[in-house]
Amino acid sequence: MGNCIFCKIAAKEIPSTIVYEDEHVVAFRDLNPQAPEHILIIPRKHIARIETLTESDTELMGRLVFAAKRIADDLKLKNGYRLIFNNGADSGQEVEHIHLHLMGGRKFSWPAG
Ligand code: DGP
Repeated sequence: MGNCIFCKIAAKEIPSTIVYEDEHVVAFRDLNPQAPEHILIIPRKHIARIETLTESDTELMGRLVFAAKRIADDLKLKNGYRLIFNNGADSGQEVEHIHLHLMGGRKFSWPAG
């Protein structure tokens, strides 16, 4: 999508530290990390948020989770990690392109803030 920062990162028009990519998915380090390891995993396809998903996106969404598994393995996050979709204003979603946060390397509290 024209002005989407994550589409531009996926297209390598904006630099980022990419840790994984394939035909469907790109994963890169968060600019403002909230944990020692903080990766954003996005579909190459522009999807603004969960409400705009269609049933045809179900496999793609599974690919985000499977990419998280691969990256967590690569980063040796053996003690666990947190996966988060912020979705909509109340969640604090800032970028309107679906992204899965993978955070690890420290302990997290629950309930999330
Ligand atoms: P969210 O609040 O869930 O929409 O998280 C958006 C995240 O995106 C936030 O943690 C900071 C990150 N971010 C925003 N702009 C950029 C950017 O240009 N590059 C990278 N690597 N991360 C970005």
